Amino acid sequence: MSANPKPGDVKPDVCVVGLGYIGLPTAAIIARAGCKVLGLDVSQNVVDTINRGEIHIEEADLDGLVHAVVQRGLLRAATQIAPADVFVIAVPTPFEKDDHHTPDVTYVMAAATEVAAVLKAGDTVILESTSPVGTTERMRDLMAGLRPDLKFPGKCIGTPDVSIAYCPERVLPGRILEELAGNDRSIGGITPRCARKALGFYKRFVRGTCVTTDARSAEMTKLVENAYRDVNIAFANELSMVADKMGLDVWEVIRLANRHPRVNILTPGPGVGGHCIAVDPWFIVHGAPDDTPLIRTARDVNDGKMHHVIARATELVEAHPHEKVACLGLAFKANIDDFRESPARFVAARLARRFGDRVHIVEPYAADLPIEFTDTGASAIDLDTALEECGVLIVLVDHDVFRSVPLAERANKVVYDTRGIWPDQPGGPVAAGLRLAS
Ligand code: SAJ
Repeated sequence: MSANPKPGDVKPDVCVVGLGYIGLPTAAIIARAGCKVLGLDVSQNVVDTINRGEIHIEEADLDGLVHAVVQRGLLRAATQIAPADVFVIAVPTPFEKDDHHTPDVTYVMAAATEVAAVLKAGDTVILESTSPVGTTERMRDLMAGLRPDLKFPGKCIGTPDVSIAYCPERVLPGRILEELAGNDRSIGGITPRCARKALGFYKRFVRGTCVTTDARSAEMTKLVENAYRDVNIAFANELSMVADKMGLDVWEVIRLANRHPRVNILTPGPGVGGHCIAVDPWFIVHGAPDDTPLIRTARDVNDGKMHHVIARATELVEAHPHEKVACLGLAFKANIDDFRESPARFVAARLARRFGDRVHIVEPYAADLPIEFTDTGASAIDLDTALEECGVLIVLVDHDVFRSVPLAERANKVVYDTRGIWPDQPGGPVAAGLRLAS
């Protein structure tokens, strides 16, 4: 591994393409390290917000950091690209709309096209977006086609003019700033020289260990990390459905099993949400459809858990026809305001469509209910009102504010705790994850 940047090194000008959940914190952290950063986004609204020193997303401590680096003149946002020394691409990679979970790298290629227009000898281009294996090489090929005046790595004789690498982010929403600087990084170069160049850049702001590899291995590493977690959550979710059938308390079983020194079962929930773990495993399946039965099945199990929860919640609501129902949480996980691909949101919306104005939604992180609740009759209420007025509580997200509700305020409620946040709920486990008050 190369040494840290030396005192007196010229700090590169950096352009970060995409100012979303990853791009904006990344741009801010690079700026904090003293580099001049231009952040690029297609939304004028996002650009204006950042240039005022404000932010358009919720993330711990990000507002203060962005405000500080904008004030110091180190971070500026724009819709138009400009020349820089290092380009970091952090744009979304969704699925195509074909229903086959085909990765859509259109945004990556659009970003690479923009970068190619201002690329010069000596520049480094780094892709951070989660991408199918081979995307960095495709990006290189695209830029090489657009800039025949430059020599590209792996496509020329002699020393290339530019360096191209893949370096996935692996930060956890809610802890992004801490993890961006503290986590280890895998840096995959199109060639070893490209990896070393990118390494020198990351060393400026990453405290964790930076390990170099090739671009394809780094791309696969990112997918594997999230598929690993998905498979492990699927195991927990499958157990919860088995335990439900057998009348066992899955939380108790997992607690006991995890006392074994080599067992560490994850936590069941209403399904797996977010834009990473529920998405990335499909990128592996798409690349090797005949060789990925486990990864595919894990996806199916986790999606199936969502339907299991809908069925159990429906039974419970039907069994208590005179009670108001509170769904606790819409976010895809605890303590964040991110509702993308959220199983909680999906379950609550299905209940709202079926039971209309009996259903009340408690989500302290949402200003309004999402669009799919319109015309269902369901309404948003605060936690205090839900605890006073609703006889049935369906816990869908383990926000701290829900977890800390004392037993006295819920002891006589009918509770379906899909997250296992209230182990002391009376009534005992009628079925796994389904705790009924007596
Ligand atoms: N979940 C469970 N049970 C668990 C753990 C999670 O049901 O035991 C659910 C959560 O409630 C949520 C979903 O899984 O719905 C995903 O949550 P998460 O906290 O596991 O992960 P993300 O999507 O917030 O972030 C993941 C992280 N990847 C890994 O931990 C391997 C993060 O490090 C990545 O940077 C991020 O994906 C990403 O951007 O790819």
